[in-house]
Amino acid sequence: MVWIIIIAVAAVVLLGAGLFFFRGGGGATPPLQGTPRPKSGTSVLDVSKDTADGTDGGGGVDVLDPPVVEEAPPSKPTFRERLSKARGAFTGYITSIVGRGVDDQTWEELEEALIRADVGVQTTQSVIESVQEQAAANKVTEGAEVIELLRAELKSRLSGFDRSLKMADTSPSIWLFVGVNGVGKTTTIGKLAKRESNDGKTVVLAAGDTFRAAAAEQLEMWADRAGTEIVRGAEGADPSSVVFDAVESASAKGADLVLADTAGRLHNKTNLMEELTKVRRVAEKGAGKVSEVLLVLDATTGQNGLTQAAQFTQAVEVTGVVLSKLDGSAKGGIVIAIHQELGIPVKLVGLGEGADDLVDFDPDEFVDALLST
Ligand SMILES: Nc1nc2c(ncn2[C@@H]2O[C@H](COP(=O)(O)OP(=O)(O)OP(=O)(O)O)[C@@H](O)[C@H]2O)c(=O)[nH]1
Ligand SMILES: [Mg+2]
Repeated sequence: MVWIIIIAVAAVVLLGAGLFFFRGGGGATPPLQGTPRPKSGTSVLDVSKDTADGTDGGGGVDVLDPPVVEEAPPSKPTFRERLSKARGAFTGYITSIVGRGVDDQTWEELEEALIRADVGVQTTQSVIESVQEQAAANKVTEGAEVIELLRAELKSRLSGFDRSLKMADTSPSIWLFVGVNGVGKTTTIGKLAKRESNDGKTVVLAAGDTFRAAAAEQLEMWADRAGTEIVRGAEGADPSSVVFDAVESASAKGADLVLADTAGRLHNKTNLMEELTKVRRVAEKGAGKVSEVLLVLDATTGQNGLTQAAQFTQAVEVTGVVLSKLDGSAKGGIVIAIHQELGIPVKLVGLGEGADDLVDFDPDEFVDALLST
């Protein structure tokens, strides 16, 4: 009897256990609803195939990787956006002229606008006379048409110049930078070093400013940025010898271009102007040829730049002007005067302090920016 009871109890226990397991119990944790399982081949955090240096070795989706942001190439500054000061000097006059028919006030305002923009008295007179003649010949009655005639006149006065930066027939070519103190020579060289080496040229910088303390360090900083070689001399060394050494070094290495810095100097200091003549002469004693002498003028000094240019041209044959700091100048009209009165083309324009803020001078774009409202 006892045995029958024991067997019955055991049967009941076994049946209960079987039912429990059959319904999915037995300690197994039910899957959580709403939590998707990763698909095979991907992993929420799969670093198994990542390389030791932290780069993704292709081991599936890795949410810890930062998103890949395509770096936009640095955009060239445009005249339109950087000439706000120079444009500002014209805007009020243009708006006033465009809103009316042609009368005496039209010509007075036009003259005032040009003078204020530092076009210079002489050039202003000749521009106004030419526009007046064309207005009469075309029976122009609207102010807006006068502005269009002015636009065409300014463009025509800036046309026909060769603005290309020349390379010599034999390497290395030497581009010499001259100008008064603080106009932007060293900065321009730095910007050009980057630009020309990006263009595939091998560039050597010559720290020809041995006068100002820290001038060579300043140039060296630009050389580092551009990844170009620099040749320096001791402080107080003869600038001619530094430029000569740089040309020799460039020649030995088969480099294409030497960008030679010089100390800022006042254009009325005869001995300093003679020093410049010597630098230019000695630069060509070795293998290289000077194919550009670029006078750097600060656009904010306006008409004074013309006096400087006349003196520098006498000491070294200037082949082109770099007009720096046009971004901060209301005297954009100086561009017209430089071409008109000196007959030297503006080849490059500085539109800011950054490495990419140097642009080729485009006369049409410049005039359109200047006369836009
Ligand atoms: N806004 C603006 N600043 C500029 C430009 N070019 C140069 N500068 C600034 O002008 C100052 C003088 O520039 P430098 O390149 O040292 O001038 P520099 O002619 O070599 O001067 P010195 O060697 O002392 O004769 C610096 O603060 C430059 O950053 C430009 O195009 N725009
Ligand atoms: Mg300098």
